[in-house]
Amino acid sequence: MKRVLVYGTFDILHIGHIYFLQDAKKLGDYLIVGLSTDAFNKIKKKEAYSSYSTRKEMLEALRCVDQVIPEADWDQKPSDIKEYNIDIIAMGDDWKDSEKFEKLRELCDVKYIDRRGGMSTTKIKKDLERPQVNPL
Ligand code: C2G
Repeated sequence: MKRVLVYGTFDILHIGHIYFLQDAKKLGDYLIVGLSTDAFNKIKKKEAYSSYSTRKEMLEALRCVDQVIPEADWDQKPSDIKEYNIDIIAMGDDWKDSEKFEKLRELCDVKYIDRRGGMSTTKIKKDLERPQVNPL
């Protein structure tokens, strides 16, 4: 049983997140999401629209997600890999070659997934701020 771990805020869940999570699940058999807590989002300088508990509930409703754990700081990844017996960490390719993930290669495989769908939470927020935008 190959176990995959991903990390993120997953705020205002959209098709880009869904494609990413589906592609991450295809890398193995069991997908764990390390979901950024509200406090960690402050450290990441991200203001999530939805609370941790709401974002967790939405992810847990997805067929491709098997488990959600809290991501409370940048440095918990090595212990997560050991505690959850992780084979692969996967991130979107906006993180490609990031030292935050490349340094984990001694503990597990690290894969970067092409971002698909051209969607982002930032884009959604910007589009909603502009008047008379017809959502696609
Ligand atoms: N993602 C994607 N395609 C999108 C949007 C996001 O593939 N259209 C991926 C990102 O690359 C990331 C994951 O989905 O791997 C979650 O994205 P964010 O919620 O933006 O997470 P981020 O702020 O990058 O936090 O320790 C790692 C951090 O917690 C990652």
